[in-house]
Amino acid sequence: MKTILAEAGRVPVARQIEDIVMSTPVVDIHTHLYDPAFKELLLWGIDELLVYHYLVAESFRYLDLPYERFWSLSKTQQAELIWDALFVHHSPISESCRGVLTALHLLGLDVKKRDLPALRKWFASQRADNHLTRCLELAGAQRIYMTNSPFDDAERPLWEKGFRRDERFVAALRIDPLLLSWPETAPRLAGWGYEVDGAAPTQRTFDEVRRFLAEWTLRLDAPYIMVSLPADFEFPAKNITTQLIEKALLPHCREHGLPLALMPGVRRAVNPQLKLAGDGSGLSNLEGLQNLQSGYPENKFMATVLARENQHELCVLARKFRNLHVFGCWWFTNVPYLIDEMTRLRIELLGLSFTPQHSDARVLDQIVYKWPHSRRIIAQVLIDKYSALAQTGWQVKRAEIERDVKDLFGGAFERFCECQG
Ligand code: RAT
Ligand code: ZN
Repeated sequence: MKTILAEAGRVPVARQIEDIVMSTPVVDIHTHLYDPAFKELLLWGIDELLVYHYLVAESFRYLDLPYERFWSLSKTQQAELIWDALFVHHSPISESCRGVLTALHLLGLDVKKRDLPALRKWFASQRADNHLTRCLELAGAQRIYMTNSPFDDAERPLWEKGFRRDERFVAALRIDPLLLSWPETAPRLAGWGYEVDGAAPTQRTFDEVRRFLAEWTLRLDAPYIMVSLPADFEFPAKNITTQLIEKALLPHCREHGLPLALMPGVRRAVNPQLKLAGDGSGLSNLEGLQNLQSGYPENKFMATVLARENQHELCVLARKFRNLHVFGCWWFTNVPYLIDEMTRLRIELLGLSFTPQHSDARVLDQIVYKWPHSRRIIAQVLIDKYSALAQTGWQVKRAEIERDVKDLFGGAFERFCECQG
């Protein structure tokens, strides 16, 4: 096998690493995209890109109209306001704005014309199924994990009815309302035929929650269960969330061999007037996570944390507990500066046993920018790391680099999901 790192720092070597990172297919392990069977729930196109909640938040840095006025406008009008504020009256240099331009550029559109009507016309002429295939190809994404909530009235009916699955899409079971809004959720479960007592839950209630989880795990064929958690999440605590986790969720995950994906650090509705764009971030006490990993060694956990200040602690935790898989640069950390920092930190502490990125895309076209942006940064980190190895005399073969990158882009994660815990 050819040794490609005989000499550290040589440009052709760096280029080879970059080529591998840019071309290895990724498994996108957390998105908010939908199987095309969900029709209009799979968002795509220029207006959807512009009204992405990351851009809504940024546009209000410049807009001075009242929030209610903005929300009363049609999607087309909101998109126009955002386009003017973020692309016309200021240079679009934030990560979310640059992302829109990268996506358009890679789709073959001329961004320098600043011609929103022409962009709209182009998207209107695309066929949804072709566009999906094209976006997946441009992103180099072989599988897209969705976020699927039985509590979401928009998607539940189709799951109940059944449909022919697109094999490129995997369904992850999302259960925030179950753990975090029990008083509102219990009556809904009761309404769906589960014998739960919201006010005074007994073992019967927890068994029924398990039945609910089992039915939805089966219906979705879900490889993991996910929940986002407030920054002040504690475990164990004297509350219903702890009881649900201990008596229903963890036993269910053990029985089905499923990882529980935890995403601590969100502060929901910091500014409710911004709606979906109004959530914030907070520092988490990761002791709750540690108690889960140490108290339940037969359960598997995945975690990504929102606060920059928690990233190092999370890596240390993963060094202690092999039942924890660290993944992604989530939401406010999905910016080049922090992707670079977090990827270096994770590689230096965890080697290749983590998943550096997921897209969190809500609009299909976003995978066309989110992946190339992240791939470039990951490539540069790997160039530095393999070069440092070469300085010791260690020679890395091309096939070894390919293996390592495959692991980072979903291989390690899918093995973790399959292992028995
Ligand atoms: O990144 C996002 O789009 C956030 O709004 C959240 O959806 C977050 O990713 C989550 O899954 O809770
Ligand atoms: Zn998400």
